[in-house]
Amino acid sequence: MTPTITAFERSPDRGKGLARDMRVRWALEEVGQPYHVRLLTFKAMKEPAHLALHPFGQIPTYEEGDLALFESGAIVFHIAERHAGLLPDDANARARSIAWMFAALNTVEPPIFDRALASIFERDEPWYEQRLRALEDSIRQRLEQLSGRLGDADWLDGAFSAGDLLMVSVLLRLKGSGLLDEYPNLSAYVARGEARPAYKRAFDAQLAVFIAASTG
Ligand SMILES: N[C@@H](CCC(=O)N[C@@H](CS)C(=O)NCC(=O)O)C(=O)O
Repeated sequence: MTPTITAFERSPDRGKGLARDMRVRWALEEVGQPYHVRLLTFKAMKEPAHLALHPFGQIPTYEEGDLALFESGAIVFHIAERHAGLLPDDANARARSIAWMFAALNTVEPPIFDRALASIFERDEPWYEQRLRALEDSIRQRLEQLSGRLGDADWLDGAFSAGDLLMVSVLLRLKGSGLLDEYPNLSAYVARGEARPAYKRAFDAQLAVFIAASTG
């Protein structure tokens, strides 16, 4: 059965691949699973039909037969469990990949996302510069640690896995901030993720939605 995911009809990031349907698209592309996309306006995301799928009225969601899921991490995990290619067969290596998935979403993403939000909503506050510095210090601490762990390896734990897919997705939000450039091995790691054919297909599909919304 072909799953259906939801995405922004008009993404606030203007097609830069940062909306969280991107990581789900990428996972589906990695495992070769075709999918449908239902596009939503911000208004539709808060209406009962969508709230029945997603309690917080957000994207992405994932529907497949009787199953409806929300939370990008849970969706990527579901895809990785159902298809070969995103989690290792060895039980211990699999557990470690799952740990990296959680690390990406719980440990690395929060300060990065807070910085992105602050730069939009708090820019005019008198304490903005101070807040930005504090957030960037937190991000640098995580990047330093991650950079140390990655070393000169291509991926975080052996072959590319769902852990890398989520970690690269999270780090991509730092592009253009200069922060990632301070850690050349992390910049190269993100570039390796972006160079994957599955990533490119997912990115192009998400960008096509934004272009269609802007020209239609
Ligand atoms: N933790 C959730 C976050 C979902 C989320 O923040 N989605 C954003 C798009 S990237 C959204 O729907 N924003 C609109 C809103 O919250 O109203 C996940 O990973 O799926």
